[in-house]
Amino acid sequence: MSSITEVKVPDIGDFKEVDVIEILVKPGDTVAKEASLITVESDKATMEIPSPAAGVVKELKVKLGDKVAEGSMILLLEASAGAAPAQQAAKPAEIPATPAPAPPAAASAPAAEPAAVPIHRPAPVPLAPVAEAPAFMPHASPSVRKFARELGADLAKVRGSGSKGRITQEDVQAFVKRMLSAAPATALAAAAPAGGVPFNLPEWPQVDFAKFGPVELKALSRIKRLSGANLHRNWISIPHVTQFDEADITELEAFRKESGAASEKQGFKLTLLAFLIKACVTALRQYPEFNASLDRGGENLVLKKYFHIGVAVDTPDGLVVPVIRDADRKGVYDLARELAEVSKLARDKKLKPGDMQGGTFSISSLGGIGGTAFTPIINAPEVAILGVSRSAMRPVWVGAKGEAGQFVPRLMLPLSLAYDHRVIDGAAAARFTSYLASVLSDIRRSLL
Ligand code: CAO
Repeated sequence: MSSITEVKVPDIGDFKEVDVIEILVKPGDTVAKEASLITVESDKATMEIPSPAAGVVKELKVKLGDKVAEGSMILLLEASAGAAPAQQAAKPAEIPATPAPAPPAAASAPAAEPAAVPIHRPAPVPLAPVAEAPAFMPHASPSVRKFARELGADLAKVRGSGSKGRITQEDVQAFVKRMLSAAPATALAAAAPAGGVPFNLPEWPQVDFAKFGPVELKALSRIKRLSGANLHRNWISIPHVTQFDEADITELEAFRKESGAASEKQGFKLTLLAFLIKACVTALRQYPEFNASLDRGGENLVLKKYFHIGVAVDTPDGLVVPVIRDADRKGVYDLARELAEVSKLARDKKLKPGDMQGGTFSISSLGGIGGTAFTPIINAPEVAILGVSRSAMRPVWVGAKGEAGQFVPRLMLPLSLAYDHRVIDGAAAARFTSYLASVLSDIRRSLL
């Protein structure tokens, strides 16, 4: 059975009205779900509005030059048999006027609503593209689409250099050239089927577990499914190395406890994590290549002059990484308050996609739980992440060289810095963690 549905303009973010600049279908066309129907343009971006279902276009309700807003009717669609009824178009996907500097393969932990990218937000670069749908619908003329199809180029991965992000034939050519000359790991990672077996490995073992004992099936949460794919990609495409170190935080911990009363009166804890963020910013200033990303071609380093620190937060549904913006301009009380707020938002599932974007460096602290060291996975396109484990009192040998010394009990904090070896050398990583440890052992250094 087929049914006619009205396809309308979905939520287009902050924009009240946008112009219809392209109509990509005509009556009688058969369209697949997610196929682009029309292109609209605001003063900031162009976006294509995808079809919410598969079907046949019965009648167009817009023409070139029309102004449309949320709820405006686009067309009548006769849904294919078996297709879910379409009330309105799927959320539009933005093509930013100013392309984001980061590569499209940039993600680690999931955004709350990765499929719905409102027009006013930048493309979801650092966090969570959707596994089954592209992060944005490419905007390109039919001839460029045909050209890309012939070369097997995925337009969703091509950044348009034309007006308002439009993809040109030259963009497709440059993309294909880059893919061909990409480092083997990147090319192989890109070639690997989503969730499939990368490289030439034997197939994943298919085992009927129930044959061996009782089992229960539990679906992975949406966050886990999204972050899993991104973690997998980051793990196989970034050459990770982990540098381990320890910081003497005896004095810092005493200072934190002394200073904690003021924050408790205001209803939040002055946590070690706030000091860690502060100390990391100091170290990032000293070693700017840790606060950077590789550019799309992998030939330049984009050094960022801002310090947005991602913090891994464990929630019942999985790991999310909200970003504390401009951490260099905030004091430890402000950082501690903000950490308490974002952790609560994360656990209440109230983080917005934008809250998890734009990070320049991440911290993953398991110190409240336990452990002595671990290897965190880099949150691409960042180039390093600091893992923090549980501090413990340890005997530390204190004594100048050549003089008699003694073991002294000190509170030692284990640090595990995972870094992208394409960008950072082992010596630089060792310098970074040594410097970070020195800042933590005397936090006054963060004032210098
Ligand atoms: N060493 C010893 N104790 C520590 C510590 C450390 N490194 N870090 C925190 N603690 C203590 C705190 O002082 C606190 O003790 P009190 O309750 O006695 O004050 C307790 O552990 C709990 O701390 P917390 O977890 O509430 O606060 P936090 O600032 O340390 O961490 C957050 C906040 C959001 C990072 C944390 O709740 C969290 O989600 N951690 C998990 C992150 C994660 O899963 N990472 C793994 C990613 S890799 O897959």
